Amino acid sequence: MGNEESTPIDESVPPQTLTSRTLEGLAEYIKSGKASRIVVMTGAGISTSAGIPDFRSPETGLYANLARLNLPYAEAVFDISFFKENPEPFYTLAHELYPGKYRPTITHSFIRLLHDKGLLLKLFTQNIDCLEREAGVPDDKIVEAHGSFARQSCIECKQPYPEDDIKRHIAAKEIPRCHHCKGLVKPEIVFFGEQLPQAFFENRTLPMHSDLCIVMGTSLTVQPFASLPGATLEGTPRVLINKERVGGLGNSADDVLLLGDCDDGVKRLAEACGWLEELEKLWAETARIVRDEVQLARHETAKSKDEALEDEIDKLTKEVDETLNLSKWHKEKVRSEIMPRSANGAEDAASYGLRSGSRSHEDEKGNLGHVFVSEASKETQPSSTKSVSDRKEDGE
Ligand code: CNA
Repeated sequence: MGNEESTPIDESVPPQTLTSRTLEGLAEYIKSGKASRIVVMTGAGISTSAGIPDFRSPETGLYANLARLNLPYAEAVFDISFFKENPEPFYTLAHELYPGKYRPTITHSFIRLLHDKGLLLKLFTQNIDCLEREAGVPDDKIVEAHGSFARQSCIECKQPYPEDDIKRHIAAKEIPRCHHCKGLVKPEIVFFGEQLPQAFFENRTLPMHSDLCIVMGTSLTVQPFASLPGATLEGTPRVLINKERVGGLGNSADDVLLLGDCDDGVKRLAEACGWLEELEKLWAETARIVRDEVQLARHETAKSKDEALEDEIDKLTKEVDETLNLSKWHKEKVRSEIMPRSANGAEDAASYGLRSGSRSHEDEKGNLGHVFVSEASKETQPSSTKSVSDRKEDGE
């Protein structure tokens, strides 16, 4: 990658399709209507300005989170065998990355704009963050080559798992289990040791039918994704919008390099095409996504807390009921076996050390008020009915 950057582009080779290998030449090509089947190929670099951390960087909070979970090695978090043994690190990561916490970048909105204009043939992304979807690119236009959080299923019986349920579990930092077989549920992100999605293989030759290829925010180091730009036909213009030169782009006659930040790059391209205002308007709409999702997540978390509280209350109520039933059963037993021997219940109560009022109090209200005697009634307790300990405290 570093070497590539220093490799000069052979300017002597004239472009076949573009008028010039510049931003202006590219914009002219697009505006002329010659680019109507555009393929876009993206990677982690288009989401960094959204704040999505790099998985491997030791400086990010995410890595620190994973380190805290004592992973044997960083990639173990995406290792299917490791996941089966210990799904917790992955779900910690999922809690950080789950769609809704991050706003799409203006680069994601640029892809949406291409779609709105009817120019997008297909988006191939390596990202799992679903920000393209959140920006409004429809499902049938996206090939998530490494999977994503968009769908989830049981790793055992393969049954799909409901989205609302996984959202609630992830918000509550719980590990979801299949409703059918209790197997582990996993978002359909491609783990080490798993096949790429069928959609990737079905569409991998599509770049051949494109009339423009835009590559953004990827180092093009992961195969087979990295081979996609090479699947375009000779003479099809390709543009690289990236911080560094990668994947041999720049070597073909109709390659254009826009090196630098991709948000800046798409803004420059949109401006050159006369679309900047539209792009900024589209991007402004995405601000509400995070707001809505954060509110929803709060609601879900609150809901799960409420549910936990309700469970706790149910449990306690059950215990109190059982205690009451037991105490009632015990009283009935005492009454039936001992009390009937006397005709005068009050007298018998006194002889068993009970204040006559206490029994009737419990009988009247059916609760445990007689056990938790209020401070006020303690104060007015006549000395003759004070307990032994009360008397000791009073020095009697
Ligand atoms: P990568 O290998 O980390 O390369 C990223 C590329 O983007 C590099 O060439 C950077 O120089 C460049 N870059 C970074 N920030 C910017 C920016 N603001 N503007 C322009 N260029 C920038 O990432 P790849 O996607 O190529 O690697 C493939 C892996 C990383 C895939 O398996 C992904 O699933 C995985 N990944 C995905 C995410 C995500 O979903 N957002 C995040 C981190 C890693």
